[in-house]
Amino acid sequence: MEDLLARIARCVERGKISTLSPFPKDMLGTAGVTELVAEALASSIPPQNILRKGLIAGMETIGERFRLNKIFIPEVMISAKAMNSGMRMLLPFFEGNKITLKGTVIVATVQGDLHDIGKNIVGMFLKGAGWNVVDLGVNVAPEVIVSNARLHNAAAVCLSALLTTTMLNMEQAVMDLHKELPRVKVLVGGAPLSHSFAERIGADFFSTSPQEAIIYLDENSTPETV
Ligand code: B12
Repeated sequence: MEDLLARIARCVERGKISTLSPFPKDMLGTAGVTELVAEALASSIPPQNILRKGLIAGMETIGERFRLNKIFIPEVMISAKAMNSGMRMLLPFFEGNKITLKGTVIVATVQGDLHDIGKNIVGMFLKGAGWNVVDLGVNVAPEVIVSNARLHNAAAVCLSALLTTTMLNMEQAVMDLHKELPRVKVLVGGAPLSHSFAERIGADFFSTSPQEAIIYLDENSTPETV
């Protein structure tokens, strides 16, 4: 069983979706995530284990390599695609509380800002780490962020800003979240931000690394069933 899960993790790392995938070349014709997840389910391996010891384990390795600048965004995207192919197969088991995820995290790019690449990467890593992610998209007003955090009983909100002008809108969202939902952790990121800015606007956490955000959330939020 361990071997099968390790193979799933390896396929996520390499971005190998199925037998038919043309990439990576050295794995041509071998089983990919979809076949191996199907085999694991047919062998009665609990979906929880397939998720955590297979898909998430693979994505964690990728996240660590990305954090250390050993790989770059294209490789992360490829792995995320492979992971999502397996996640889709496990989704029926998440529904109806059959699987416990770590909790819900809202992700959004703040009002006035249309950049979404960084926000999508953060969301992808969070999913890979076992969080239920509600992605509100781009150009999201503070009141929409607050109402969704409340609606989804979120453990945390991750906000992204790429423009110096929209960094200011981020401040409003952080203030409103802390006022309305004080137990919700607010994480901020995006190229123009700094530790001193994040501290000044009262965010709980700032990093340029999605992986560090995951470590922070794992250490600072309470697990729940979704
Ligand atoms: C791609 C891009 C675009 C694309 C966006 C496509 C898309 N779907 O996102 C398009 C072409 C649409 C675009 C538009 C504009 N852009 Co633009 N864009 C960029 C560019 C080249 C790359 C940004 C990017 O995606 N980087 C890659 C991602 C992965 O990095 P990231 O977002 O920082 O995310 C990483 C971390 O910061 C972190 N992170 C991000 N969010 C979060 C959140 C949390 C919680 C955590 C923990 C971590 C985290 O994780 C990510 C992975 O490491 C930058 C230049 C640059 N070098 O940054 C300019 C740039 C951001 N854009 C700029 C500008 C000015 C604009 C426009 C205003 C241009 C115009 N005149 O219309 C418009 C803005 C429209 C709007 N209202 O938003 C300026 C901003 C200048 C400033 N000081 O404000 C930049 C810096 C270019 C420049 N040098 O002038 N842009």
